[in-house]
Amino acid sequence: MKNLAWILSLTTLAAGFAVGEAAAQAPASAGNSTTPAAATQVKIENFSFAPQTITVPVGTAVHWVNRDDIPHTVASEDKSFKSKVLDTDDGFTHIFSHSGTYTYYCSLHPRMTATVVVR
Ligand SMILES: [Cu+2]
Repeated sequence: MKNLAWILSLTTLAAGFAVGEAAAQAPASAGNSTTPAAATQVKIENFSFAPQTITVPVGTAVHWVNRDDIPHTVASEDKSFKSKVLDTDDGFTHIFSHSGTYTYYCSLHPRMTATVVVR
């Protein structure tokens, strides 16, 4: 019985971490504190992101749109954003609230990579 109690407390601890993590991520994805300075669009076409590198001010909403007949995704290497699977003409928007260099890729075709530089 002592073991069971120990396992239960571990499970509770793990659940606590999961909740804490979700709460910590919420402000970053909401990004409501900053008004977007500009909207910038990136096209997904012929298995590549165009433009390949964009440089935007902090607070920019970057919008991706899939112009291929093949599904793609937009997923950052640091996991700060990830789209669902985008079918043809589907879009995804992420607001960049912090400066940095964000490398991202298509999780279905990981050789498709591109960069957003936020200053
Ligand atoms: Cu893809």
